[in-house]
Amino acid sequence: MLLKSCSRAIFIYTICASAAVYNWDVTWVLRNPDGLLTRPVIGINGQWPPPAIHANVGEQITVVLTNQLGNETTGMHFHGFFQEGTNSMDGPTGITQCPIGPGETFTYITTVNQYGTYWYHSHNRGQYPDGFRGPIIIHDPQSPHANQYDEELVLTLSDWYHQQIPDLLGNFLSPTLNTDGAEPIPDSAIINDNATTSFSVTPGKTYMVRIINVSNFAAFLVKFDQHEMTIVEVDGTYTKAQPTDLIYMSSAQRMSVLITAKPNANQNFAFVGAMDPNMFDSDPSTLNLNATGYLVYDDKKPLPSTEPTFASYTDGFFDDFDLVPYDETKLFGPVTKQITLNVSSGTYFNQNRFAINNISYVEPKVPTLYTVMSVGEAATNPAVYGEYSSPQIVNFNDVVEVVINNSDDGGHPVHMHGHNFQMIERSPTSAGVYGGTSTGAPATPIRRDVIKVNGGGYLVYRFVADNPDKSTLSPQIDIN
Ligand SMILES: [Cu+2]
Repeated sequence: MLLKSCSRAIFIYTICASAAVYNWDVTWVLRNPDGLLTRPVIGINGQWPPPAIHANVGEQITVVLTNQLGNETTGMHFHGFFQEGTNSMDGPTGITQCPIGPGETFTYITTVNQYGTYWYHSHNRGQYPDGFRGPIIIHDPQSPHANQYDEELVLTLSDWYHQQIPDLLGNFLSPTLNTDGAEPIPDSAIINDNATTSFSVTPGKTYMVRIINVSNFAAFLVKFDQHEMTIVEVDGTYTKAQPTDLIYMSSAQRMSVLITAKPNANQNFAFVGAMDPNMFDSDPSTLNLNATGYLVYDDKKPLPSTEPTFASYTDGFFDDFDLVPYDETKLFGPVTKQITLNVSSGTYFNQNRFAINNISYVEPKVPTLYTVMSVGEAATNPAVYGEYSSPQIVNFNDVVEVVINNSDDGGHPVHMHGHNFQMIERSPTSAGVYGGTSTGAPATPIRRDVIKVNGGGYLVYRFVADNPDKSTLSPQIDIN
């Protein structure tokens, strides 16, 4: 049967008795996270910031999600989960499911055989910057870094908007109001969903700080005053310990860093999360790009009045390309399938929009996965997925090399569902298109699920198409 629209699809799932079950009502609440404006935000069971999900490697997670918003549809994505065998639980509207209507419930059941730092978010109509996003922490008793720290902390960074997404999206996609297709610029930066945050620390202890950029759009630089960071995990991949003073995190990226507290409690220290203004089309001169937090050794002593500074938004931070995976997984190869994706902007639907291989995306009426599952042999014919997507067909166990040529001036994070990928090559800004042959692939490339392509440059990455669910024949690629 070929599904004609979302209203025709009915799926029934059974719940395993041993599951960790979260019963979540998605609701509106009023909050003022940046201290500038009280506005409706999307909470969970009346709670915001939304709760973190904690689980152990191998555990089943069940989220019974009921949409109590009343005026909007919703959905939930588990960012970074491979969803092996459970692709229908991935969450993106129009790709693996229909939107969850007001009053409706969708039950997500997934077993996570991964470790590290992830996050969940609405993947429906650009909704998550209204508040529906939070950390997922997958604990691993076998972690090679487990003996290197005393306590864990979670630090989220986000851009924040005073307008709600339906308004922002309406303007953004309007040919008359936004001919240039300029992305909305946030009103502020927030840290742990607040204007500021403090971590109480004990002299001599080492902390693993799980940093998650849950932004809609902004990349953040992060620096702690007089405390070195040691990177030990990126996007669910353990790394060889890598010390640095300054890191750069695109939207949706995660980094776990070890920080050792000073031996005494003589003073408190500031840290900063600073949005990269190079992403913004116009200069938001009234915007404070920074969110400042504190390491508090002694709450009777004053907080620092200044925050740590850095010289440049484009230089001086640790290049994640140079990270080495702890497991030293070798370069995937030989390549059996190469895919080139040319990202450009042009006139589509009477306004300036982004496109991949000259196709500007429109959400399918029938979710891609439902098409895969309902068209039989035709699933490997790209034409069945409609004219407004860029389907790429790969064979099971293909070693896929993806080339992203970014003709836009701005850098952009690239994210893929169902897999993570090895970083093979990343050009500097304005380097033009990829020449066709990689010269500098590392012997043991770092694996991430979000990597940044520089403005006017290119990116090459590889993955093995080994996700066992047949429905991942066409992995989804987001360009944010
Ligand atoms: Cu994702």
